[in-house]
Amino acid sequence: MLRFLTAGESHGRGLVVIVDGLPAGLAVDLDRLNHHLRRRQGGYGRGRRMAIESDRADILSGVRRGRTTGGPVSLVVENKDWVNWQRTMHTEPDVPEGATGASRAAVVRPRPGHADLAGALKYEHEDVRDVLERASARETAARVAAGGLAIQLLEALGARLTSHVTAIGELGLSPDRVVTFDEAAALAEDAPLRCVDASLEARMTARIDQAKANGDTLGGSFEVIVTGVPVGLGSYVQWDRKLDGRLAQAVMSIPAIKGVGIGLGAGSANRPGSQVHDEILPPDAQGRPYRPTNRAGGLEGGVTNGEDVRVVGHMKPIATLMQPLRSIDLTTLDAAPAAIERSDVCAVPAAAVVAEAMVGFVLADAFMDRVGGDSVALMRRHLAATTQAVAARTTPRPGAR
Ligand code: EPS
Repeated sequence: MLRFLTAGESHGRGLVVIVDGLPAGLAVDLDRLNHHLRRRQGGYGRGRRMAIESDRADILSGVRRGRTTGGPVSLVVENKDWVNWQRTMHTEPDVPEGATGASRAAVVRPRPGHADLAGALKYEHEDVRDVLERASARETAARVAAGGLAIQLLEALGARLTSHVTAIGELGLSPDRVVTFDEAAALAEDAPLRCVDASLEARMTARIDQAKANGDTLGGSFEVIVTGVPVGLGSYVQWDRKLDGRLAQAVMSIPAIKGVGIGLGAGSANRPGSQVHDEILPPDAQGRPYRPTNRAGGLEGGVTNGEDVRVVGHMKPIATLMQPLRSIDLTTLDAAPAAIERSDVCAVPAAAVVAEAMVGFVLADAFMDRVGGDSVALMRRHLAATTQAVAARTTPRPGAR
């Protein structure tokens, strides 16, 4: 079983993640992992915090001479902003000597849509900062570090993964537009929103400018595409082994994600079956039953069918509005505008990178279930055996027909 745990506050010293269950012998490319962290910081509409941070992960354990040992891998991502917050975020009971940054007043006006109110009531916090520091999407930097390792395991097993933005606010690609893996993977990493339609992307950035000018925020949608996924990951035999369900939970757990779809997703509900299901045609040259369409997003019955896995996520607008919504002051219970914290106007491209990490992690775990082994070499042998078994059933034999 592959799992990870994160710790850390948005303006604390930094973020920590422990990844447990990786096989031994995985070559770890720290530069590539840090490249994912940089991608998470990008996208049009991010706030000033991203100008302060230049996120990079350092490995503390579980890797020796560039390869995993099989032991837990621990990583840290420091918060550069910590120097500005020590007098507010110190762990000691009193402000330590030499602490830097301002001592900030308690946050008492919860933001609608953030964890502020429910969290303060649940954990009995007077200062909503005790909630928002952990509920902040800053935590997703740690997830991208963990996912970066999982993605390297996927690559070692022949799978690759990418993402692209399909909608910002009410502006989106046509529902019939199928974006291929290669199209999404070819998008420039520094493109403002990583949308395959350049003229739509220009309208999207203008829409973000407009929202910013109005003190408002915007959500949107993205798609993660994984190619090279073998047949047979996940299972239909038990609810918690269905891979579509596991992917949905993982992507829904990303802050602000309100909907997850596989393939056509919600679009499957309003079409007849003939326009939803992917017909099965005799095997192609690769020895795989040919599917002229992939509306199922590579998953049938919670099991991968060898087509690209396609996961769509829908993100709500960020909860901090510079033109704040109505709220209350928790100390007086009087009406008061919601607190304003530094924030982003739109973070959909960043959420797509985080979703790559979460999808990558769940798929790597599903590989462990099907072809798991204590080393990458053993996993490759198991994978070869399962691939051969599938090919034996699906590759046409001369004269057999
Ligand atoms: C984020 C860090 C945060 C926010 C954002 C994402 O930093 P700060 O609060 O210092 O500006 O920019 O978090 C949220 C939008 C949120 O609602 O929590 C990051 O590292 O991605």
